[in-house]
Amino acid sequence: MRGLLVRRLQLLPFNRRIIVTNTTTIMSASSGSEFGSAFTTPRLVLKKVLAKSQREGDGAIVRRGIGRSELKNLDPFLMLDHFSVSAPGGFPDHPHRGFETVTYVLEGGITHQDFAGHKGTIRAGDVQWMTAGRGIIHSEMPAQPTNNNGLQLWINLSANNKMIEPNYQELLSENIPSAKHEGVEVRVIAGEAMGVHSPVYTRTPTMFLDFTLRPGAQLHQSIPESWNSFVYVIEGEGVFGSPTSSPTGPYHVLVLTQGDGLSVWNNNSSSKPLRFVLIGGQPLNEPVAQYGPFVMNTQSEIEKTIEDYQYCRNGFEMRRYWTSI
Ligand code: FJE
Ligand code: FE
Repeated sequence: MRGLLVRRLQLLPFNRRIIVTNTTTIMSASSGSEFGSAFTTPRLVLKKVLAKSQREGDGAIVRRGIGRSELKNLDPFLMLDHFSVSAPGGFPDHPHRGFETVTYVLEGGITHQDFAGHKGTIRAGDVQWMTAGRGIIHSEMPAQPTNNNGLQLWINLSANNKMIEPNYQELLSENIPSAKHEGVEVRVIAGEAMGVHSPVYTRTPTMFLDFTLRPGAQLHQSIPESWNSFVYVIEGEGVFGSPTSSPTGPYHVLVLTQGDGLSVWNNNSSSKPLRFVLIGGQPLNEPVAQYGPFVMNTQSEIEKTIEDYQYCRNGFEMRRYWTSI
């Protein structure tokens, strides 16, 4: 009986079924939503930007999506880099203050060490959610000679969190919650999707979802109404927002309009899986003063930060005694 049901489901064309859970919709053909929208106010593509390669750090290559001149303000996000590093390059000793860095490794690894003695290697599928708070100085270097790549997202912290103690949340690949249903697979780095949620605590409320859709699959993911959100395509081609919009390929950032959710289709005509990250966050609505790796609210706080760094004060004390090895 059960086998028969599964067979019948398999005979249905993929594009007639929609996958949804409390936050992710995977609806059946009879749900009636297939010709309309799964959402009251579907999010559409507001802006599409190609993240072109540029050099960064010490001989590293990054495709900067968020943080480039066309995409400066996507509160609370400051930067999204799709990085690629090979030895002897990398990101040698540098500071951070006032925000969080999220490093999600796609291939190879990143070996990090900081001025408080925290060190390790983030490997393919692992995530490091680092709250720099009042100050971190660290190095981020390739773990193997070539092909070390992944995503690094910078999330701003609110004024009351900028000077908190630094903190790390690290999840090994095997401990990242995931779900698979009807040709849609999700890895939940932060937030909740398809009935699973991440243990990561986000001081700035954030969702970070890594989706893979088989050809013919579709997805309807809810996103809190007041949040800003965007997509970054890693591989394959997808149709985002409206079924009639033109497909988007790798290395593009899609900034989404306001609304209660996003629909995505990997057309039957495509032969490849579609992989993308969907990232959303509650805007802080605070002034942003940035000087490289220091992100505060005012210019005078930036000047104070440069002094703290220079004179090893207020969180940068260990700078006096430390260099990476
Ligand atoms: C940084 C220049 C930098 N993108 N992606 C200036 F390169 C960096 C920096 C990174 C970085 C590190 C990794 Cl592991 C991945 C990245 C920029 O470290 F922080 C400043 N200020
Ligand atoms: Fe860093």
